[in-house]
Amino acid sequence: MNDKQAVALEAASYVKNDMIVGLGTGSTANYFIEALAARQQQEKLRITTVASSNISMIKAQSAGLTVLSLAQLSEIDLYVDGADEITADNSLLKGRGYDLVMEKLLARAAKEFIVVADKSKLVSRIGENYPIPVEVMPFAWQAAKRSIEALGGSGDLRPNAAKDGLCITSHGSLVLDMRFDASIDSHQLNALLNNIPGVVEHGVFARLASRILIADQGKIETRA
Ligand code: ABF
Repeated sequence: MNDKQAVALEAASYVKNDMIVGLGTGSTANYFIEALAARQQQEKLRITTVASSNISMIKAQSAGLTVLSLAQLSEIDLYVDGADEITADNSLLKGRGYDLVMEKLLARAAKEFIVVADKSKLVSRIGENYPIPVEVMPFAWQAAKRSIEALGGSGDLRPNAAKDGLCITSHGSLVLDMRFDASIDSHQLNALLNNIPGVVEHGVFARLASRILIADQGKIETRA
């Protein structure tokens, strides 16, 4: 069993009967979906899920889980997802995929948000390994980019995977991948980006994780 599987399995042990569970997106979240489906089957649990992406929705349905739309729910019991970066104060960078709007909605709607990751995600500051994804309304990208540049950010629109066009999210937005000076911490960044007109959502998740499970060569550290 690899480290991502180990944390996913541990996170699945937090699920109780009758819970509504938010499903993340990515390789670690995929292991969680598998572990959850196995628990449901073995223990005959009643579990309802809500997915942060179409990919996770399809994976969950194929595994036998019941998936509702977030539009049907205002609160969920538990959300389990991976992260791209994790700092010592439990701030997260997410959204290297295309689903950060749903990911932040689920994180906010959840009574408990458990982050699952291996040690490779630990960083000293948000933005250390990756630019900050900022999802913007298509007609606002120039204005939003200029506002972010005025705050010291630099970057550009994210190309699509084939690099023959632009990344367009499942909500029809564009993504600016922006870098900031290391002196701006995640809480400042969160506040600054929350305030820019035309920004739909961004990848800084500050004060949202209730528990972080980090695996390192089979050992799991739990941060609360
Ligand atoms: C991105 O991929 C993040 O928002 C997500 O949580 C992250 C983790 O991916 P993985 O578990 O594959 O490293 O979508």
